[in-house]
Amino acid sequence: MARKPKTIITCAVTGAIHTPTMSDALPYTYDQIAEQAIAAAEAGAAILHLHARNPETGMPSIDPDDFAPFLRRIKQSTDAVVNISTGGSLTATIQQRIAPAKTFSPEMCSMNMGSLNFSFHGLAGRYSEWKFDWERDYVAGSEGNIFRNTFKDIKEAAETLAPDRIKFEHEIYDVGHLYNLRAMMDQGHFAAPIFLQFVMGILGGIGADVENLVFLKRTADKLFGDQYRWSVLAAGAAQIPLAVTASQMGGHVRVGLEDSLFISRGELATSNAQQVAKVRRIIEDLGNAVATPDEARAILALKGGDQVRF
Ligand code: KMH
Ligand code: ZN
Repeated sequence: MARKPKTIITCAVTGAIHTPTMSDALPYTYDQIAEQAIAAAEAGAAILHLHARNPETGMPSIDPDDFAPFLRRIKQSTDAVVNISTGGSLTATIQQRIAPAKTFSPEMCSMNMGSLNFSFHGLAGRYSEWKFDWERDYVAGSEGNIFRNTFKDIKEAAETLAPDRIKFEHEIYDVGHLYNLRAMMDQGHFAAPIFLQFVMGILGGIGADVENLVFLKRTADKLFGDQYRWSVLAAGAAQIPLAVTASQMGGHVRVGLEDSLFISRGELATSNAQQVAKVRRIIEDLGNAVATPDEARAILALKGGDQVRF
């Protein structure tokens, strides 16, 4: 019988959805982001998906200067694949959003495959006091945001980043985004094997349930044949259950405080590494092995950790 393929765990360490009030574990200083990323890699994450924050206020930042300090430390301390977000702001232009990836030329970066009403305004009602002034308006204001990723934006990002040979984590928030990706591949953008991240349970995108996952996977099979690898991230309480389901279906998984602050229903996680360790334990208990960074590099055909600019 053929050996089961290994499961790649990505850890998304801080993101741009949650705010410091929501969890003391959410890292936002350079040291906190570096330390949690390194601990997540030690716990079994082969890929680290990274956003930056203003180290004084915890506000999401897309300034390359807020990435540099933790990228250096992470590179010195782990062999994990670094994946830089290009979706760290719902209001910035595409050129501003891709500036950190263009500056540091990581092995991977995100590529959001369509526009949507990306919203987390529902979280605003859960807190009456906030640690920082900006938080409430930032969270509540997402009700009016369109996360803009037009075909022109995606093309501009793909063309600007093409010389850097970065592998994209294609963020697929709904089934139509798979068709967007197919159309762009037909126009010569994005080389196989492509890496799909099925993003489930974000308000504005597809819901997080198994039927929807099967539908996404079936559609990807139809559109991309054997030219793709895939992973699931589910927001909030669905994070670990759907990750485990994905691993049983032959997919890869993403966990991390970016998408869920919880370790189990109603219980806040104490760190990113705690989520990585939990999903790893379940995946291994069920008979799959998790991929090392070098195995992830081979599975995704990455350019190599010595080809980055940080
Ligand atoms: N937090 C995810 C739902 C990106 O960084 O480009 C979306 C995300 C997008 O990870
Ligand atoms: Zn992200």
